[in-house]
Amino acid sequence: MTSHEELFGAAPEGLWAAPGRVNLIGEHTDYNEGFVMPFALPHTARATVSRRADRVLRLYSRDVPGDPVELDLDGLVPRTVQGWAAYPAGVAWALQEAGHEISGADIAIESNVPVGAGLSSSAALEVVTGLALSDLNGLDLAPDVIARLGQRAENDFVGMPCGILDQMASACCTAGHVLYLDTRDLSRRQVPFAMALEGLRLLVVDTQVKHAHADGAYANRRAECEAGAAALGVPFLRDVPFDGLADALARLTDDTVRRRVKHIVTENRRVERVIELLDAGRARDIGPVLTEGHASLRDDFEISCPELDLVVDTAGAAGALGARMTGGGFGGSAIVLVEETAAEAIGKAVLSAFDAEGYRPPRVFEAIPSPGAQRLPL
Ligand code: GAF
Repeated sequence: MTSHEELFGAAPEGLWAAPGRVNLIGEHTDYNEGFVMPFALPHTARATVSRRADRVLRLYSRDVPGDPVELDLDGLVPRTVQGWAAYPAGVAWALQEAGHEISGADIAIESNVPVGAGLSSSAALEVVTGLALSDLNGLDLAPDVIARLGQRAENDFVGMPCGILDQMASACCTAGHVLYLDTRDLSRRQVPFAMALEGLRLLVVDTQVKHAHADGAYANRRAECEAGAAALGVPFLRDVPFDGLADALARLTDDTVRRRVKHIVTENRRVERVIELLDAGRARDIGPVLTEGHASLRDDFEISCPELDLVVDTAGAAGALGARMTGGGFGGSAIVLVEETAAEAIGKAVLSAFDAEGYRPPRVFEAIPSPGAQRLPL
């Protein structure tokens, strides 16, 4: 592997890592100022960085063949950088837009967060860049500030209207915990989630499909939620209480908007139910809530796909405690909560079902709640 010094002619000043995530529950609630519950995966984006005396930003990916991308820090223009480099470049842009002075830098990134799998490979790139540039420029930014800068980069520089879930997960999660996050004010609590101690496993099934219309459909869902909030006269769907749902639904005339509202309001309630169960030491009992969440995403929010439904249905029939798609939808990954003793059989059942349907084999791995972004020894 070509070293940082061979690539850039200067030794790296540090090494930083930021993880991908799964979201246990709370899907598409973030841009509605609701609740989410992600945890970090052991998979990370890692960056070696050295500062430069000039105003050049050089970005190199160890995963994507090609020469370093070279940019002028003073000439970064939203939506002009293509591909993976848009994420780190967008963070440099967002830092400066926020009034921070940063020096030129050489950045080499590698990542083992699966791309296009709904596991936040983009947020990992953003957060690792934000943390490294914060440290090297003496900015000392808090993790939630770095997360917001990552979101700004993605919204305004890349052009994807995501919420704050993925960046907060990558920046703020801790090992052995799920992050219970209120996306309205970013208040949060680390909730112990030591599945192995309770004889449980959480499997990730990466279907390895990403349906082509995913990004446009995400923006549509966001617009439909905003239309629902406007029709109900509230700032965000977070402001529709669960016990006022029937009344709210009766006031909506558009059937599509009505179903989107139903998903968001019930999903916020599901996050509360999961947190109540985890707080009561009843991790096993969250299974049915996860499966109910999947049905809501499939039927009311309409962002599942045949491959994700097959994972959930097959795992359920094979004895899983619960299963749901995770992330933005239209492909990507599902999570499956299983008894440790049944994990292997359920994984095999899913693989066989994909084979029987003629689908490409999914990647199945265990999700272990892992640390958030951090500086590592070189
Ligand atoms: C994607 C987005 F980036 C997040 O902000 C969130 O909306 C998620 O989809 C769905 O919960 O990962």
